[in-house]
Amino acid sequence: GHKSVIIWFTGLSGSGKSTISVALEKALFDRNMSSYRLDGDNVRHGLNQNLGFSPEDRKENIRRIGEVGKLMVDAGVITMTAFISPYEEDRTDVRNILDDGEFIEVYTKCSVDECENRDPKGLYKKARSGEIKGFTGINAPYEEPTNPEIVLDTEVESVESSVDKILSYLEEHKYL
Ligand code: GGZ
Repeated sequence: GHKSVIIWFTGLSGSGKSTISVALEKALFDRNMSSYRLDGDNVRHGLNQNLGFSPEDRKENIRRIGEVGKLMVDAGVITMTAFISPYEEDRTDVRNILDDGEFIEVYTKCSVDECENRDPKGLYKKARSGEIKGFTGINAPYEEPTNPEIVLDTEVESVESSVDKILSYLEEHKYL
């Protein structure tokens, strides 16, 4: 058995949230754990399709994801979320609607420079040229987590080692 929990990834666009959460999902699946991943593809295109990237909309985006995540935890699922979630207050609000130990904040730490070098979708380029306004890290803020359970230095750490780090945390704290 396992304790259900939200593993909440936060970090810049291109910092590795999706990549690492996909790899973690596979590792949990291989251990026969019931897990699910919430990301832009299945949330922003559906439930949150009326929301954009203003501070207010980001706040509401994160609030709804937190509420959905809470339902999933109640249903016994290990839930991973991969959203920038740039505001400390919004992440704290999610933490506070969950019981103690049900929220694990994972910061995919990566400099803007490195994310911009990676630029897998060409969005930083568009932000620099002014085609995208209010892009996180360029002309919209990202507030670093002050007390995350896990920090992954994705400029240095491989995806495999990041996944191992999370799995070790989960084992040490008796989630798995
Ligand atoms: C940041 C944006 C923006 C702006 C579109 N700022 O690399 P991606 O493409 O796949 O990840 C980014 C994603 C961010 O959505 P989130 O729901 O995670 O954001 S938040 O938690 O702040 O609500 C990026 C794309 O959407 N994108 N415009 N202006 N990222």
